[in-house]
Amino acid sequence: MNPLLQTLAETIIDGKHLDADRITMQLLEEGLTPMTILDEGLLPGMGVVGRRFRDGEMFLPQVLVSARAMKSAMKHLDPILAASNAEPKGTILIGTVRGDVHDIGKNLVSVMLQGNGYKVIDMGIQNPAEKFLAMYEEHQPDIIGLSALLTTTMMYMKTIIELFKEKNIPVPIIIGGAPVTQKFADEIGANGYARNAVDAVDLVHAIMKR
Ligand code: B1M
Repeated sequence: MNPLLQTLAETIIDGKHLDADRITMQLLEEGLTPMTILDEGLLPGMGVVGRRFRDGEMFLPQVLVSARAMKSAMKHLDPILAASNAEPKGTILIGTVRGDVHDIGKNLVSVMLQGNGYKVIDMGIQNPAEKFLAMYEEHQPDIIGLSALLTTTMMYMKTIIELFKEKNIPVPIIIGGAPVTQKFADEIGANGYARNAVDAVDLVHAIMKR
């Protein structure tokens, strides 16, 4: 493994956004793929941040600087992951749900979908059910994707799904985010669950083929 990947993970843990930016560019110049940089550098770094935060060894301001470092690195990877010249295979409307500001994972799902030929309309964070409905009516996407990272906000996914059911809109709604499981997806009547961005692409492919 390229030793710089470990250094990159440490820049995320330490929240050194300038170093994260520089090392990511260097690794790309050395010919590493964006997926290798993500899987073997950035995500392990963010995993450590999550564990330390959970265990009270890191606090919110430090997590924020780690998130900023992650974004500095992702800005180099996003355009490569998203590059695709083909006609869109479908349109996906995606957003983080109301009360939740986590967007790093959702952004990753968006760029992976774009890289796999989908048009993605990204609604950003803190989206109420009514906004999903209004955006659905405006853009008529083939699939809607909901993201939530908190055990408190994941419950709101059910509210969104119920609103679409109430209005008899048969658009498939898929969900994801760290606390979400297939069991939860089944319980709230979602049309699919994906554990990570790669699985999200497979899930979208499968739904589009139906
Ligand atoms: Co917060 N946070 N956070 N946080 N944060 C978590 C989620 C937490 C698990 C940390 C912990 O305690 N270990 C914990 C939640 C506990 C719980 O609910 N069980 C937590 C908490 C408690 C909080 C606050 C409440 C803290 C506080 O204020 N006291 C607060 C809440 C704010 C709010 O939302 N209202 C908060 C705030 C923040 C920051 C703002 C500081 C920052 C977010 C910055 C940002 O996103 N712009 C932050 C961060 C960075 C994290 C951790 C450390 C990392 C999240 C991340 O980016 N992971 C996180 C701990 C952890 O998850 N390890 C934590 C990397 C990312 C690539 O993975 O987001 O899981 P992930 O996305 C994956 C999959 O989940 C999946 O694919 C993605 C790519 O593979 N996926 C989908 C995601 N969405 C999908 C949608 C799909 C399909 C797949 O289909 C549509």
